[in-house]
Amino acid sequence: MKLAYAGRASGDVDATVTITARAEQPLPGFDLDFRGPKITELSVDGRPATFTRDGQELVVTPAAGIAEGARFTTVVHYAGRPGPLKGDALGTYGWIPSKDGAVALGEPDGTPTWLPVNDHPRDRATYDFHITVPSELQVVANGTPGAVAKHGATTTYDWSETAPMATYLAMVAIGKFDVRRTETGGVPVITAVDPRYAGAARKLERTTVAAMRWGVETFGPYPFPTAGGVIDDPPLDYALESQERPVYGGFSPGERFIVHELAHQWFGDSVGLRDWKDIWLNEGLATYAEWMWTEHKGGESAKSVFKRYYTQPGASPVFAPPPGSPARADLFGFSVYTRGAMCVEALRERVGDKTFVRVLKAWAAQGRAAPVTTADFVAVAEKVSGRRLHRLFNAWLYQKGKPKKW
Ligand code: LEU
Repeated sequence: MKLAYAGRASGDVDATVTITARAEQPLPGFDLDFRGPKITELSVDGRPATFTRDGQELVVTPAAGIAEGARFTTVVHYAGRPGPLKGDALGTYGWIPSKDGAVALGEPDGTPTWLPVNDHPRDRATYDFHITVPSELQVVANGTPGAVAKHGATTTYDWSETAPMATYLAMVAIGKFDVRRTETGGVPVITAVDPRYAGAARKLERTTVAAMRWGVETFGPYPFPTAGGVIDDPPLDYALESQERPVYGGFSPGERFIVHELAHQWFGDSVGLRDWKDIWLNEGLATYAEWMWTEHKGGESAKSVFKRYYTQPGASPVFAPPPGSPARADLFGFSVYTRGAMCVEALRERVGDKTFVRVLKAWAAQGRAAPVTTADFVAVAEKVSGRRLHRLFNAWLYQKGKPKKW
């Protein structure tokens, strides 16, 4: 994608997005998801295509039908000012203006605010970013940095995400940053921090490196070509595990936050969901990684954290709703994270520490092979441990109230 950002005053962008896809069936037309500004041109395989927009649906009818198995290229040119999504239970996300630029954070369905995509966690693609900004600004995106070309008043930054990535993990941050580079175990670690959080830059870099070393020991090889993180200024008070480059929105992250987003690189970004309803696989495991980190550092054990939560009443937000299949508004609710992590602790206590670590490694080792479901996790845990675990997972993921027996 090529995107030119005019600056904070207008917030305008002018973008040309080129999508290469393969038709799995004969296609008279197809739909993309896009909520962005006005589309000025749309072509398929070099010929203008007709299109209609209805809410988020962008319905494209190419001049000629596309044959089964054919590779085809769609080019969408749009111009205007993208904006965030806000107001529903999920807060502010999508293309978000910052003090000096913008930051794009997609989870769960915000990427169509600036990119036409097939917005589904299981539809992964590689990405090339060519982003032009006023020369006083910088650009950070997913993956590996490429050329930086200055043409007087504007500068173009190239970034490429070479590992197939779910749409919700695409990120770009435009603004002024303290950019640092280091490496660990041969993996480049690139961090970028808004000047407002200048004091946090060293800590972000050092903790990311320390957590990566621990993550590699605990979960297995780091799954991507690069790592890092971005602290930007919009006051979002959340972080997102955007692939290779998590973003912390409007705060200086503590160690556990950094560990959480890094753990998602294995659990969520590499081993990715087939459906949003299994979001506990991302959030329960990343939260459990925080508990393991604290235990590893000599702090409270995961078992003790579990016990503390377990004393809460059954109606408390720790337990309700059950984390196994949350409604949209509860996707990032407390129980998905906490009861999800308690499910992982229950598994650890059942199978024992050694087997538990083998389960985590086996789960991470699947990598990007295929999108996963809860049933896949149960199958891996049962296979590695040689035990029947259905009852445990049913109790922790799906039963109402506080699980009593599992
Ligand atoms: N997945 C994010 C996290 O690390 C949260 C989301 C609401 C952006 O918890």
